[in-house]
Amino acid sequence: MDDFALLDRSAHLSETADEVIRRCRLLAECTEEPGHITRTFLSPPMREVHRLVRHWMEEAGMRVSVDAAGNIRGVKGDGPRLMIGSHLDTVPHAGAFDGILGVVLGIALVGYALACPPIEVVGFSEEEGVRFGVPFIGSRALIADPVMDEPVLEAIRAFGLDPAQLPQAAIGDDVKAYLEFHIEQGPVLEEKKRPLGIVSAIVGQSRYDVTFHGMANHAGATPMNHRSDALAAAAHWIGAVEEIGSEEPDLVATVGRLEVEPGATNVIPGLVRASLDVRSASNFTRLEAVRNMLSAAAEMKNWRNVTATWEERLNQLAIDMDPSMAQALRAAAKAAGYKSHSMVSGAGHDAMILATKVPSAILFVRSPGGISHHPDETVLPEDVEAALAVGLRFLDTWSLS
Ligand code: HGY
Ligand code: MN
Ligand code: MN
Repeated sequence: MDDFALLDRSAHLSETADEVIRRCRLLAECTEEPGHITRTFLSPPMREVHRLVRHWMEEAGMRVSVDAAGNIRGVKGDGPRLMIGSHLDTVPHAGAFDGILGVVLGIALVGYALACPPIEVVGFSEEEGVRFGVPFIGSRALIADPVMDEPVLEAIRAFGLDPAQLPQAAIGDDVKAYLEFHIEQGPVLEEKKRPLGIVSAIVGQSRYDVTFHGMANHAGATPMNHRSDALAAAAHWIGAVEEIGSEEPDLVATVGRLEVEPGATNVIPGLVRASLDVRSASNFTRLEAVRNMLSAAAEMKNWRNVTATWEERLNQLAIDMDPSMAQALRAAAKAAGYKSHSMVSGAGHDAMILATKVPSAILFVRSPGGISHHPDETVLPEDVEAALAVGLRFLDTWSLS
């Protein structure tokens, strides 16, 4: 991996924006799957990511450390500070900017700003929840709510870190606020022809593992009315999930993962494990929909005698971003000559975890084509430049009061 020349402070913002994009694409080469961008919690490619991010943080004048949850953290200045961050892990077959843009752009801001308030930039080790099914492992450690599942602790040890140090990862009261730059991951800013979005709130999120227990049997010799087909039942249920998820305008529901056992062409599926992801800005709407979807799963008992069981993996409340920080971002965008759009985030972000402890805000960068969690995810250089310009003005005007 070739390193980069110092971020030249005198460079115009457009060159810095190009550098930010180049660095995101360089980190995208750190993958578990050649030909794809896949980087899960503390997987081997995360070491190279840490090497590069450490180098960029140090050249921006930061003191760098890695905490027990695997978050890489750079601090510039002393005393009460603003935290800027996002996540460095990805979904399978991801794009190059989800999470990563926020870390690289935060470092670029510190390196570019001739004078800025004390800042800590954090690259969270895990936000997506891909490796162990539980999201926000990185940011939860910062709010003193670390994930303590044994497989997670084992992965921390395997990476050469010590779970006993997890309490030290928590932020103190010297972290006064949290700011996250993130791609929008949806079509709204493109439709509104706006480069930037200011997030007013993040939707609440429920995640479940749902299992359908049928009976494996011979695909040729078993008549249709003698079957307990777990996959047929799951398919029936997925249709119900989509129907319920479509009943409310601000509700979304997704079955993103399906595992079928034993998975042979000539065997009736005996067991199916499915994921369920339900989100809404209204906690009531979300929890009501989850209740209906789970009772639809229980209904499968009467349909081909397939029993459903489930385990809740996440119940994250919808949360507002800090209005005064959002206002400061809006003013900074205006002063920098950019139109912004105030909006709710349908995607979850580390800011929803930090917001339970400190005032938090998110500045969205337009997603061309509204595409994310896909290799075609990208950003426009001029929009990254806009985010840098607004970030610099925000740092100029925002006080640690
Ligand atoms: O799932 C999400 O909303 C985020 O990409 N982790
Ligand atoms: Mn994501
Ligand atoms: Mn993300």
